Amino acid sequence: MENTAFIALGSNIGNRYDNITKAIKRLTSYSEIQLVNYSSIYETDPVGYEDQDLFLNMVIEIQTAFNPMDLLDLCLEMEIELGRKRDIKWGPRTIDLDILTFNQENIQSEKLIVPHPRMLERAFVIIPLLEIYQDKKCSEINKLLEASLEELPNKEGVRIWKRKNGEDVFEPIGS
Ligand code: PH2
Ligand code: MG
Ligand code: MG
Repeated sequence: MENTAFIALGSNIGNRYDNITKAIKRLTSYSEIQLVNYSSIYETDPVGYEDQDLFLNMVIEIQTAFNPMDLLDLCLEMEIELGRKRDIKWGPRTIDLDILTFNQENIQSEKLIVPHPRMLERAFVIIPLLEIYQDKKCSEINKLLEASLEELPNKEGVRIWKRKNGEDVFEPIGS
């Protein structure tokens, strides 16, 4: 498992918690993918296209033997399996799986751009990602994420919904 990837998950249709946890379980059911860490779950105001329901968002860190394109194909396949239909750009979705980073690689292909081009503009990505990076004590990336977050308006649009640690613990790979 030589590769480290961070994946952002989002859902705002149906049972959002179920959609997110199912996606994590399915991804990590592959022997080529191992869950390393995960953030709390946040409830977030929709960004971009605002006339839609609140999202649940979180970020996971995985180790994987897949290459970026295979990981992308698998993510797209999972989205379809979990009932995703693509109509409105930035519109409602049962599940969205976005590869944020893949090792330190810069990928600019038609199908995949990594690091995710809008990740530093979105508090619903930075806040959960920062949570994981704080665990890693990786100060340079922490600083970049914190500085980017500082620039953003509407941070109050991202509210903790289920804490990773504390009384209301959740277990994304448990039964
Ligand atoms: N995803 C989008 C567009 N807008 N807003 C929130 N709060 N959360 C998302 O995951 C999200 C969004 C496109 O992928
Ligand atoms: Mg997205
Ligand atoms: Mg997407």
